[in-house]
Amino acid sequence: MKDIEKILATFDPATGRMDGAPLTQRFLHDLRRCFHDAAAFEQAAAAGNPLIYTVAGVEPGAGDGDLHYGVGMIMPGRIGDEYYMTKGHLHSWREAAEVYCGLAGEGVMLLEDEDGGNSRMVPLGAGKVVYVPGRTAHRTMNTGTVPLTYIGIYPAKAGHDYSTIARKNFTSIVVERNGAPAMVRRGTKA
Ligand code: PAN
Ligand code: ZN
Repeated sequence: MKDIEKILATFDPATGRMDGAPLTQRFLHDLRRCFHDAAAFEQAAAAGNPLIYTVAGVEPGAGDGDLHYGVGMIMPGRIGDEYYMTKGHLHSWREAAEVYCGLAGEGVMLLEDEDGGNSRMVPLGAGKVVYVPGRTAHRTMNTGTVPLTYIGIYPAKAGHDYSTIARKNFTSIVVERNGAPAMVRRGTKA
C-alpha cells in the first residue's frame, strides 16, 4: 500500500490550497488570446497582472490504473463581459474522461466536442458533479462573487493538450447577460 502522504491530502475548500501539493498559478498575462474582447483584455493587462486561478495538483502514481487530481480555485471577475476562466484543454490521451466536483462558489464549465460542433454550458458549484467525457475540451469559469473551488479527478495517463485550444480556442464563450451566465457563439453578439 502507498505511503499515507499519497493516500490522504488535506485542502481548504474556501481557498483551494492543499498542504504539500505543488501549486500552479495562472495570472492574467498567461491568458492572452483566451478572452473574446481583445481591447478589454489589453486594458486590464496594462493596469496589472492579477492572479486568475490556481491548481494544487496531486499525482500519487503514474501506472495504467492510477489517478491524478487537482483542486482548482478561480477568482471572481470579468474581462469585459466574459468571466474569469481557465485556459482549458483536451486530454492528450483523448479517451480520458474526468470528474469535476464543485466545492465552493458558483461557476460553470464549458464543454465542447473536439471538432467544436457541439458546445454545452454546465453549472459547477457546491453539490454539483460534472462528468467530462473523453474527447471533450473543458474550460471552467467563475460566475459568482467569491472564489470558485472544485476538484478534478482524471486518469494519470490523461496528459494535458493546451496547444489545440491555444490554436483554435473554444467555439463558444460564456458571458454575463442581465446578471446571469449565457453561452454564445464566439464572434456573434447576443
Ligand atoms: C483540471 C484543470 C484545472 C485548470 O485540473 O487542469 O481546472 O485548468 P487548465 O488546466 O485548463 O489550465 C483538469 O481538467 N485536469 O485535467
Ligand atoms: Zn482535464
